[in-house]
Amino acid sequence: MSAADKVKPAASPAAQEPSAIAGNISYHAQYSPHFSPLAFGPEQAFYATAESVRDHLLQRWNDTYLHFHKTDPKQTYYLSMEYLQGRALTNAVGNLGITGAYADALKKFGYELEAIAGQERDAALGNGGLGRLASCFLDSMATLNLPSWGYGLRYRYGLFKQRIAQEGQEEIAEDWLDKFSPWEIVRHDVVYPIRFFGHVEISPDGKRKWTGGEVLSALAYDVPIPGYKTKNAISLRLWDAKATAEDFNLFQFNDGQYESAAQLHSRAQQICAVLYPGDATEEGKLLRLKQQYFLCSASLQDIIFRFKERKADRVSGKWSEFPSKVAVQMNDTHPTLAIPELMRLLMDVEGLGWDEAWDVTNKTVAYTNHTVLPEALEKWSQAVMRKLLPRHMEIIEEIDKRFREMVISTRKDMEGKIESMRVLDNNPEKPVVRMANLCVVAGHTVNGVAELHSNILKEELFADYLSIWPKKFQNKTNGITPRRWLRFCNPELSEIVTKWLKTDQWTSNLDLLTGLRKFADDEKLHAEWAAAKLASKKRLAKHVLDVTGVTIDPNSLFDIQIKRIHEYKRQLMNILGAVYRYKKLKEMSAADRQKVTPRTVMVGGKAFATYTNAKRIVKLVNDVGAVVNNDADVNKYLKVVFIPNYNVSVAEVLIPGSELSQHISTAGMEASGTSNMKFSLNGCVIIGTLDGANVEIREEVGQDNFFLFGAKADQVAGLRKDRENGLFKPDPRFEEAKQFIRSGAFGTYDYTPLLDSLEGNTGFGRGDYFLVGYDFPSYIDAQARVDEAYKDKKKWIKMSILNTAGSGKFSSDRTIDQYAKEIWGISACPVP
Ligand code: Z57
Repeated sequence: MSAADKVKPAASPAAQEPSAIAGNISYHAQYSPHFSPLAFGPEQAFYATAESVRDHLLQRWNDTYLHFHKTDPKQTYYLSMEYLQGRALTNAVGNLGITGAYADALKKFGYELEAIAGQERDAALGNGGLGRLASCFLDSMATLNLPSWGYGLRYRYGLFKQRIAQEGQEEIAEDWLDKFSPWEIVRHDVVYPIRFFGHVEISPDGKRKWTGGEVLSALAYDVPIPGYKTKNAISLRLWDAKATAEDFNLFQFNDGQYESAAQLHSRAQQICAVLYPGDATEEGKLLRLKQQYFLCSASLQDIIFRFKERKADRVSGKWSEFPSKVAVQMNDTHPTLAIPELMRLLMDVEGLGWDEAWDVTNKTVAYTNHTVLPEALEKWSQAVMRKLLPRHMEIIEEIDKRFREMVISTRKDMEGKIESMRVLDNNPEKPVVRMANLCVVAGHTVNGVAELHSNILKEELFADYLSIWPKKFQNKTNGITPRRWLRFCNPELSEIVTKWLKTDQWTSNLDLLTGLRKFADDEKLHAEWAAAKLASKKRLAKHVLDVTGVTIDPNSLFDIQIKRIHEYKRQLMNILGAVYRYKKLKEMSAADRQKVTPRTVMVGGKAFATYTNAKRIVKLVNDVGAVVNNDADVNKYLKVVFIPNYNVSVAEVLIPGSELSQHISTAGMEASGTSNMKFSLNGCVIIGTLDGANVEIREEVGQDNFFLFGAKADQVAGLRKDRENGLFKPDPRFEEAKQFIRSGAFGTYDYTPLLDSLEGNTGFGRGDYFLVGYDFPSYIDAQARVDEAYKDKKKWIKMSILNTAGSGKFSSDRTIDQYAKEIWGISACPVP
């Protein structure tokens, strides 16, 4: 059936009334045709609806751009190699306040909005927490009317799709642009040249210029980001790489040399082909560095263009004004090349001297650190850098030299520390550039992402710099957008919150949630709360059945751990706990079993393709599930499910339906965590260590409403030493759980190497670096306290309510407001 059969097409962009909206959807189905005319199934309906919504977004985008242009405020540019946007339709109509109108319009075609929204593919241009944080930040920037944009890369294939096969995880390319994305707008007039390789030429007057090599083009795609209940819409500008017609060698092509004729075109395609290509090989490393430079160079050229565009007299000179109009935030060290690139553009293109360029750069850029794990602190080979970016390497060497001179001349007492503080590590075996050191030396501010993490930065990782620049270091505890992560993903609970607070203002003023505290014992609220949770649990159970074929009981305790699979996050401890629980259930009498709290343990997450132990953990969860779930003696009391292909839209189903969630990293290793905030906001109780933002969540929700266990961050180093020195005596329960797996209870796969990683480093073990053995007994004890608490329904629901009530601090609106005031120096610029 064609759309026109149902509703007459009408080109009424940004229509507000259901019938006009339906006409506009019908218009897009026919006049922005991407499908053959007679088809109007759910998929076609999604694309036509999205294009209709895009009309609204574009209008706001244009108004906002013009308003910023006229007002000329200081603007922030968030540079990130990752954005985990997920789906956009529900969020867009929700933020614009037109959900009801679009739902009614779609009914005229016989469709439910929710089902149509489910047609959308996730935009997964990120790996995990860091990318999703960037997306939450964009939502808050737009909502707070802040002049700010995001810059990223338009990867052809986003984060891989995970499939679980007999051998464990398989990776499949995720084709998010198949068929196309209705949200991106290509800007054919926003194109910048990006050079790679080549050499530095020195003119007679000593000026340096980078030439030669290969030059590609960066082409802009804008994804409009609407704020909640505001006219402002900001941009996520994604760069794609292109070669031009001039780069196409027609002579070679006519000669039959098809591949070499289009060599530059295929090199351009490689740049944005995939997110985070494996960097184990030299080729892979070079490509990753190319991506980073591509993002930085295109974004800075664009920023400088806009700085000039906004006032005619900036075309030459006025560079001292630049930091009062531009703030650049580097999301981790991945965009560090923004530093030498801004220096290069200012000196070689705009003609500034070193000191002036340095002053501008320093006042413009700031750096967020997201990890203290040494393997994640980027170090680039000086040789690779010199080959790909010869001029930038010169600039980095000069920064390094001047930093050393500064320390020597002003801080005699620090001379012994200089080598480790330097930007360059000139170890003759492998000379590298230390990107984090470059960020600290060049940026005006360095921040961590939770109190504990920021303190570790000051006391350990960056301690030496602290005495030189005591005011450079800050904390900005992460946050999440309450729109996506409560209002839109959990409409049942949202309605209850609105009803009891007598306002829906909490959606943009999350601190209002504390108003729920006074109803924490109210029986009527308890009944409504429990009903909403049950509805979400049923939705979750349906998802699990759909994707795994496993039936789970919505009356059991839903216990969830979803995040990237990593040894420091200790999914292995979770599964050892489940194995221990299973063994005890097997040993019990049938009568005793009936007193046990039934539990469904769910684990989800992707393992990096070459991370062997992470992949073994995925396999183990699946193997344990296969045995437990089919064991008729116990499967009423325990199920273990691996949730495949965890991503943003799966999280939106799992989090509302969760009752207990696990955030159990080795203390000091998880910089913040952000899903912990999402769970708590949705009335889920946390079992966790004193790590990252857990510390602050526990403070806010109250220690009675958080199941705490495990070593503290300041004990970890000593405990590792003890373990090394053979002073650790493992708990028998820990030994029992490992032994049960070693005995082959979960199949024939050889888990020896995985389990050996938990043994002391005497003989075959690898030292249990993540202290699973030390924390296991207190973890099991905490789980026993969970079981007891869950038996008391009233108590549990009260804990749940108090978690939601205590989550106000973790709104990304609060986080972004602090960045705006304390790092960027920008203020709201609402479209009138
Ligand atoms: C990433 O997702 C995070 C840190 C990194 O260094 C990289 Br690379 C990717 C995460 C942290 O592990 C989380 O603890 C944190 O909540 C998140 O970044 C956002 O700050």
